[in-house]
Amino acid sequence: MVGVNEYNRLMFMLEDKMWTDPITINTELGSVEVWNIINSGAGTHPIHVHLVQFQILNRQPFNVQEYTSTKKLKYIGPEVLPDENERGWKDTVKAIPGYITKIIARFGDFTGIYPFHCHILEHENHDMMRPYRVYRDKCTDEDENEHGLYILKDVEEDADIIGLKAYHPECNEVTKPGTRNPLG
Ligand SMILES: [Cu+2]
Repeated sequence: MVGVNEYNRLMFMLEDKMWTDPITINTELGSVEVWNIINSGAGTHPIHVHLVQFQILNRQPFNVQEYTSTKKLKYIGPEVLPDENERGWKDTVKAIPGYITKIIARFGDFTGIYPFHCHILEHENHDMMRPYRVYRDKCTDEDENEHGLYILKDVEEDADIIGLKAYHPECNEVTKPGTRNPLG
């Protein structure tokens, strides 16, 4: 998604959100998910997902103008299989403009919070990077074995413990998961 910042400069985003916005992608440990990367912009972005290796299912072109104005997806061509040199396990995928790039991954082996981002430095820093969360159980705080990156939002000033708040859509509440010193 292409947005603008407070100086009216172009800014590339994921999920239409800033890095520090609440987490909206929650997945359960061990689950298999297909992520649809919808590129409605004009350039290719190499999207890197931390924690997992994934495979590319396919890419399919869609009507960008209609999607941009109505958020409705209308495919305008058949699914295209990935090139032969990108059919192995990947940690980064080219999201081609005008295409939905579908990737599939099994989310493990750790719970925690991990980033996914464009790997172009100028994009990932402003602000094409988002956190996602892997839960042991989405609606409990049983995450004492987390190895994830911690988001420095809502930081508690409490000794060397850094906590964070995550939004659980399924539980319809904001909870504070287990805390752990990410530097310790
Ligand atoms: Cu990019």
